[in-house]
Amino acid sequence: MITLHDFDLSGSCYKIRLFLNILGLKFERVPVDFGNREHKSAKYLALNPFGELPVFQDGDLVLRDTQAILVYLATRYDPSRQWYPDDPVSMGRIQQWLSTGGGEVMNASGARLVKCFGVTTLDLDKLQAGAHRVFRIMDDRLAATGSYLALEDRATLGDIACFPYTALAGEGGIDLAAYPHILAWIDRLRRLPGFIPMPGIPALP
Ligand SMILES: N[C@@H](CCC(=O)N[C@@H](CS)C(=O)NCC(=O)O)C(=O)O
Repeated sequence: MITLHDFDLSGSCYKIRLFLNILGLKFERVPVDFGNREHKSAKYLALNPFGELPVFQDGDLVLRDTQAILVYLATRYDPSRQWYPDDPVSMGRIQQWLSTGGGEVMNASGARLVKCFGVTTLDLDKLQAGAHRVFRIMDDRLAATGSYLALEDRATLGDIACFPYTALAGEGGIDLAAYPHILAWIDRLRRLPGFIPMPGIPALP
């Protein structure tokens, strides 16, 4: 049985919900009361001492870190290895974007925490500038591939990892208008079989 400790408005949790849906896997959702800081409770910290969402369970296995969970799901449940091909060059290319999704793109997540969740301890200007730096690089990369971030011929885990907080950037006061290749990529991902929406990332009409 797969269980996801989940929060509807979390882009990180959405990466996992989206990929589970793409793979057609059933799972049980355990809602976490993020507003009341349930992710800092002793019970939650026993699952993830970092006190972050999401936490993923598959039988006795407990995993934290969204990108690690994506890699586990792709290697365990996608025998075609479409999303994380089993060759060193592809894996290296995809890993670059997995790291970017859990790293620089999270500037946009921080900006959204300030603008939408009332967090006052973060530096909004710095986060927005960091997001613009990575979006410039992503836009140039997508201009070159004309398709996806890591591999030219298909969407991979690298795209899933970078997608939600890029698509939600507007909620952090970050305008994507200067990044036409990112905007086209967002719509490309919204057309993937198995796509599901989340608040702020609607399905295409
Ligand atoms: N490295 C973690 C970061 C995930 C993350 O930032 N989660 C947010 C919710 S989207 C969180 O739990 N923040 C609470 C906190 O950092 O205290 C991952 O990629 O899974």
